[in-house]
Amino acid sequence: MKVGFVNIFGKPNAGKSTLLNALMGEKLAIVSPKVQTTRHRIKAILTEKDFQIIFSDTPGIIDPRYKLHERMMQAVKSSLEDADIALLLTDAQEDVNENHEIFSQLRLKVPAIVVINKTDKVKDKSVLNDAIQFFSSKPYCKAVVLISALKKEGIDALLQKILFFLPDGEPFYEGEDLSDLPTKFFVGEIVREKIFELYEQEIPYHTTVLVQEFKEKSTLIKITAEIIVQRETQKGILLGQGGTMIKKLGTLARKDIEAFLGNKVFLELYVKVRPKWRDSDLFLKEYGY
Ligand SMILES: Nc1nc2c(ncn2[C@@H]2O[C@H](COP(=O)(O)OP(=O)(O)OP(=O)(O)O)[C@@H](O)[C@H]2O)c(=O)[nH]1
Ligand SMILES: [Mg+2]
Repeated sequence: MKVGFVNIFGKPNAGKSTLLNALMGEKLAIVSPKVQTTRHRIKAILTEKDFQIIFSDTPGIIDPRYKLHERMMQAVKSSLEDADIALLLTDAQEDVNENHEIFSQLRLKVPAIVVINKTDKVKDKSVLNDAIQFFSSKPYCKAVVLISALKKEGIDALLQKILFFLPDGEPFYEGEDLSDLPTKFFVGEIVREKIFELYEQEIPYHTTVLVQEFKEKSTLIKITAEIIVQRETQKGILLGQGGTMIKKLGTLARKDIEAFLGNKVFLELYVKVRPKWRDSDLFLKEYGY
């Protein structure tokens, strides 16, 4: 059997989470048009008859500006340490040199596949050929694959390339679990995704979500979640005039959580102010970072 860890790295917004979902054929990681959406390492287990791949989605690579950022980059570091294969993801519309800089700084010790994403957005195909040429000659690069994670194009070809480089071994995980993370985590992530969708500017970046209660009742699942912000003014924005915004958030999140769990859900959201939580070791720990 072919078995191993295949970890995805790249700049914020390159499409890492979209790619993880496309590889899994299931939406596990949240996605948004804004940068720095993913904050954790998200492992996803793909088991077939003759292989088991443990994929990891990671936060986009950035220079840390506060402790939450540092935690995010620790998640990248831990993923570098146990990777069998690295997928280095680039946005086809972006400068190849900048991506190359970042990939070189990773000092990879394992084979890497450079994956050029968002090919659906590129009109001039010579851009893609140039990128293939550029990355093929780099020391860390064992192969280059073109994909559109959004349109699910090139995913099978990528999977074949991964299997080619994957070592033989025994499966790490038994059973049907798709991830090692608890359901509560994914529920919190869905609420966070809706915050990225509904609120502008700095709000999503000052916010985190903590699922407090997850109770399976006879006909539905009762979920209580806290939305943590840094300032009173942000709490006001989250709630909106007469609570209209948080109501909208609750409805959007509940629908996705119901689809994810395959069950009816009663969702209660509270907003709490925790000044400077992004720079507090204590709060970061409490919120799962
Ligand atoms: N057109 C197009 N858009 C894509 C493609 N893949 C991802 N996107 C979009 O790019 C944006 C970012 O996608 P994500 O998957 O959240 O990117 P990420 O690399 O996980 O971002 P961070 O978690 O912030 O590091 C979203 O709006 C996606 O819909 C693609 O193949 N084509
Ligand atoms: Mg992401």
